[in-house]
Amino acid sequence: MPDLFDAIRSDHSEIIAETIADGAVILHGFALDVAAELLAAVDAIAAQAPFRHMLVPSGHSMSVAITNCGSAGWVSDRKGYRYDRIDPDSGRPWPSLPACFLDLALRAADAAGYGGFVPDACLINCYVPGARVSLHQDKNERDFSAPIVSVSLGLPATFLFGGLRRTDRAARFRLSHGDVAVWGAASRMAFHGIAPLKPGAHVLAGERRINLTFRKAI
Ligand code: MD3
Ligand code: FE
Repeated sequence: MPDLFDAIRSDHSEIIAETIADGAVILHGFALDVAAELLAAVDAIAAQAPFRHMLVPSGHSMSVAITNCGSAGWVSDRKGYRYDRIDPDSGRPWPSLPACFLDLALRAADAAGYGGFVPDACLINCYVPGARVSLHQDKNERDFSAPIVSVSLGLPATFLFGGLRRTDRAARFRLSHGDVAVWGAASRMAFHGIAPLKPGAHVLAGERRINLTFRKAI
């Protein structure tokens, strides 16, 4: 049984915080009141650093399109995965973290019990119907004691949450527009992924799911 408790949003409305595993909390609807502002900021970032399908070491390209903001961005190519201060497509630094991104990430981390979390990188994933991310661990960050904060916008997705071994059976959770999840402690190194996105159109985001993941990367 998930452990349910209440958290209080800045406007004092109650939001449900669902603990799905040790250190993993979904704050349902936590970003709803700033979602339009976040999506406008994503568009401004993508105008500077366009979404692109990165290659992975096998030579395949990812079905999810990505960009980044912050002092470093996650990049992938034939050589592997890493964080880089420079966008390889433009040769310029990534756009900086918008104030509305930083404010939301800090408030969500605080609400989940990670006061003092200061991200330096935000990976932005863009899914269209059919796009997916297979089970993986996030281990390119320097400091695994910091949590990762993720924000779901647009079309809903089925989140796959496994264990510390790739072969551990994955549980499924729905991540909807406005949900914010915080992944720390024992959940930080859990295998996780996203099932192929189902077709649909969201009133604010269109035929897409946008996911922001805030990290302490470098
Ligand atoms: C659990 N993104 O960017 S967000 C990723 O929805 C990534 O686009 C997915 O996995 C997405 O790496 C899932 C939820 C998430 C993000 C990072 C985690 C869950 C996590 C790191 C550790 C454990
Ligand atoms: Fe991940």
